[in-house]
Parts: sequence; C-alpha cells; structure tokens
Amino acid sequence: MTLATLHDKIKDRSARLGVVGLGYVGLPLACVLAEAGFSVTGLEIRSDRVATINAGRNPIEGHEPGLAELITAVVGQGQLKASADFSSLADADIIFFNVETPVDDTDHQPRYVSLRAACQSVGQVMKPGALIIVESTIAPGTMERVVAPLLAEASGRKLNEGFYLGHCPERVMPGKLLANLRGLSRVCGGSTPETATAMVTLYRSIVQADLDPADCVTAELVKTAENAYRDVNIAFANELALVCEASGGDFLRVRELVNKSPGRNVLLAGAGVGGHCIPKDPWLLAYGAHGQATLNLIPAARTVNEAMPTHMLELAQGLLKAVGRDLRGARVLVLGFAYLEDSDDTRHSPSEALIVALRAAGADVVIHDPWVAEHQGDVLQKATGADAAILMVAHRAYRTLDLGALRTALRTPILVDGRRVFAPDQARAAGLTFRAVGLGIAQ
Ligand code: SAJ
Repeated sequence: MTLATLHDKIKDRSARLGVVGLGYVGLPLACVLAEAGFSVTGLEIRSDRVATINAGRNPIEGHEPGLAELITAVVGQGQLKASADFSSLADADIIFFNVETPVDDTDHQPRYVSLRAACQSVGQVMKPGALIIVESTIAPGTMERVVAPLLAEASGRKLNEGFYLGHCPERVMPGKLLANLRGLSRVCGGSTPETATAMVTLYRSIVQADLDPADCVTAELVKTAENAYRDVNIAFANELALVCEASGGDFLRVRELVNKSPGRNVLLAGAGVGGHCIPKDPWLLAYGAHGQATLNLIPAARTVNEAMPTHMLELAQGLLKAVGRDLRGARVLVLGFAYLEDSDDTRHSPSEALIVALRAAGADVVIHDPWVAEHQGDVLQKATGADAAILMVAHRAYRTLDLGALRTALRTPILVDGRRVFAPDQARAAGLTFRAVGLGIAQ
C-alpha cells in the first residue's frame, strides 16, 4: 500500500487501526479513534484487561470524566475490540505504540523492554505499507536507532518503502485523559514529510488543537524538552527557597515580587517532584545527546528536586533537636502520599522517598492521605501521639485542617509545611513549632 492510498483510507475512515498497550494513554486513544469512525483493534498483553474492555467496562483507575461511557459505547458498536494476540493486528493499516518507557533507577537510562517487544511482535505481523506511530515518550534518536532497525529486521522490509514511521508524543495527564487527548496540540513527527502530512490528517479526526508536522527527532526532542524545562524551573524555585530559608526571606513573597518583573515566572518550591513523566523525561532528553554533549543543568535539576524530601526530613529533625528529641524513636505523621494535590496517583511520589529516609533514621512513620485508599482515615486520630507532622501534598482537604486540634493531638507540637499550605502566624498562634519550605528561620 502506498502512502497516498493510506492517506485516502484515513480520510474516508476505512483505514484499520491498531493500538498496542491499552493503559491510561492507549485506551483513551483507541476509544476516541473508534468514536471518530475507525475500526480499532486494541492489543493488550494483560488478558484480564482484555476481558474487561471487551465487556465494555473501564479498567482505568481514578476519575476520568467520560471514559467509562465511551468505552461502553464504542465496544458496544463493535468499533473497538481488544485482543492479546498480535496476529489480530495483521490487517491494520496504522498501528500506534503506547507502551511504557521507564528509565533505570540507577543509571537513568531507558532499556525500552516493552518498546522492543512491541517492535518485534508487530514487525512479524504488520502488513506491507503499514504506518507505525510511537506515542510513548522516548529519547531523541530512538525512532532511528531502535524502532526502525527492529521493525525492518522483524518484517524484512525497508523503511519508507515496506513500512512508514511516525512519532507523536502523548500529552495526557491523569484525571484529564480525554480532555487533554482532544484539546492539546500535538507534534506529528514522520519518517518522511508525506508521512507527517498523513499523520496530521489522522490526528485531525480526534484533536481540536494545533497539529504540527515535523520529523521524528524533532518530535522526540519536543516532548522530552517540555518536561525537562518544567523540571529545571521547579529546581530553580526549590533552590531559591533554600536561599530564602538561609537568608531569612519568605520564598512566596520573593516569588510574588520577582514574577512582577516582565518575562519572569518562578514556579512553586515544594517537598519534591513526582509523577509519571517529570522525573523521567529529563533523563530521556539527556540520553538523546548520546554522550556527545556535556550536560550539567538537566542532571543537576534532578538532583535538586530529588533532594527536597530529605530537606523536609531535615527541617523536622532540626525542630526535634531543639526540644532535645531526635528522629530515632520519634513518631512522624506524613500528610499526603499522592504525587500531586487532589489526586490518588502515587507514582514516583516524593512522600515515598521521605518515608524511606524517615524509617532509615529510626522514626516510626504514620501516613495519611484522603485520596489514597490505604492511607485514608481521621487525620487527627493519626496525629495522636506523633512528634512531628510533615505536609507533603497540598490536598485541598488539608487547607481546612484545625491547627489547634492538630497541636492537641500531637505529642510534640511540630509541623513542617512542604507545600506552603499554612500561614506561619496561624500555625504558631495554634501553639505549633513551625517550619516551611522557603520560609526563613527568622520568619
Ligand atoms: N511541582 C512542584 N512545583 C511546581 C509544579 C509542580 O513542585 O511548580 C511538583 C508537583 O507537586 C508534582 C510534580 O512536580 O509532584 C509534577 O507536577 P506537574 O504539575 O508537572 O504534573 P504532572 O507530573 O502530571 O505533569 C504533566 C506533564 N504533562 C505531560 O507530560 C503530558 C507536564 O508537562 C504538564 O505541565 C503538567 O502535567 C500539567 O500541568 O498539566
């Protein structure tokens, strides 16, 4: 099949589509493509998830507006079906890859285990002229150095003759999966300009935002850079907060006044940086330099942000020492286990790092989080007998916490605020010994 033919089949919706990986990125994609009129086969290696989807039910946890109803509708209409068998993709004209691309915790490099497996399996069954679009976030150069050779080897075909390639990085966010998928701009990186053009036509069927044609390496750079940019800017805010603490300033006031200067936008200092993408994508961007450039800022920003949970521990430890106590043998209440406010998502949560450090220091840790099932409960009951409380997540529920009642429940009235939820004067008026990220000791 020629690319021109494929383009025509996209326009009349007769192109048959496949989506590999029906997780929180792939399943919404499969659904909206089916809703747009395409026949979609979803490939999922977890058979329980295949059964759930084919029964028209939603396997995705968390609150995702519209997703459950959409799954029921497109499965019921026969537009979407799930399978664990890669041969079900043999007649697909276009196949999307939405598989995980983690980096190693130690060397911060991607292994691409799932991506390589998908290339091997799809390469063996894909039809001549198929277009393979990788939506997973990948390091610059991955399409050329990993995906293309593996697909060529598995299929015995040549790139841009026997198959075509695209990279259209996803920009989803848990809690807004369908909204982001439909409403955020996308970069359509193609292995040829004509491929990118066909991708724009394809994504226009589901995206009501800018669709920018590009080559694959540009698309790889854009996604990893946009998240590395955010990580570096958060790191600046965190490092400024450390200076404010040491110099007697208040980060929030300093930030407010700096941001009045044109072109400034200092982000928020906090107890750490978690989630499924910000901690990972800077490493993917760095990996894309292939050792040909000396990178200092991007790795340093990771170091700054990954150190913030320990900084929270140090603030609590300082207040305990001031009253002749230490973390060893102390009970510490951690307020918030999710990685983001008003979310139940705990992936790469800064609280996990804090809890490990607290326990290593000999503390007994109690965890509360109104959004995470295993840590819900009465926060004051969990505070009873504790020697310090450390706020790690700015859940809305914590903003109305009765600080007087908290002080009464605590055995040692220490509160560390890692997200600047509480007013220092109110905390101290309630009888709490109080420290906060970015708040100078004299404040
Ligand atoms: N954080 C700070 N200070 C800030 C902002 C965030 O400490 O000023 C922390 C958060 O507490 C959290 C982590 O960083 O632990 C990540 O927060 P986030 O607001 O970046 O949320 P994420 O991880 O869901 O980021 C996603 C990204 N989107 C995609 O990868 C498609 C990111 O590029 C978006 O900017 C973000 O969603 C968003 O704001 O929508």
